[in-house]
Amino acid sequence: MSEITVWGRKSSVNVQLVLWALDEMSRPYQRHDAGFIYGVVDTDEFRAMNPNGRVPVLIDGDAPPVFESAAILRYLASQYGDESFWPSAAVARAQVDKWAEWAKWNFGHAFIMTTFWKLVRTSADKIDHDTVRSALAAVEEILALADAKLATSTYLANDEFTLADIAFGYCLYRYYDIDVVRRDLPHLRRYYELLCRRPAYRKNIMVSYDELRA
Ligand SMILES: N[C@@H](CCC(=O)N[C@@H](CS)C(=O)NCC(=O)O)C(=O)O
Repeated sequence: MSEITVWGRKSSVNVQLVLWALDEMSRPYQRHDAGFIYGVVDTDEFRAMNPNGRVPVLIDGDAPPVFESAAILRYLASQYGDESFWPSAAVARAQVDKWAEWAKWNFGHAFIMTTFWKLVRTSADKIDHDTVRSALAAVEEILALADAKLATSTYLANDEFTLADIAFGYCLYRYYDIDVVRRDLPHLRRYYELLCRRPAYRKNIMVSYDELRA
């Protein structure tokens, strides 16, 4: 079995996504802290792996480094995922991939940048609560689409746990943990509670983000 190395701090949602995927696939790995308070990302060695100076980076055995968490997730799924998690047929795979792509950007990226950062990574006296409220409302318009989909399937893409659930679920813990008034989205809540029962979700996603607080 090849040795897998992950570079990136455990408080990064994009690193968490990769660690969650590795544990779902029972792939052992070693991890090195990098990014934010841990530094490393500005060194020549790190930039040779990822010229963006961002985490995560994954190295699988002798293969060249992979950066971009969504690319890492698809690599791991292709290499180690089972048929239901990441179907081999292009038509079936696209049904999973469309929700993964949709979720990663429309929910994950948008929520972290417009809501989570403005609330958690901003000092209390500088938080603009009106801006946060309207950003949250926009995020919840997206989440309402997931809620409607989840009324018809157990998981996001279909009735099996797939790559799309990692691309969507990786930011849901923070959405449900922050101190805001949330929209009533019952199917999404049911789905989140299902994810919370997964040991790999609890280990990698349901973790403290205190080191990020302003
Ligand atoms: N699109 C990239 C984004 C990578 C990214 O922005 N990572 C953040 C952490 S979530 C980062 O490296 N921040 C700078 C740092 O931690 O030093 C991906 O999905 O991997």
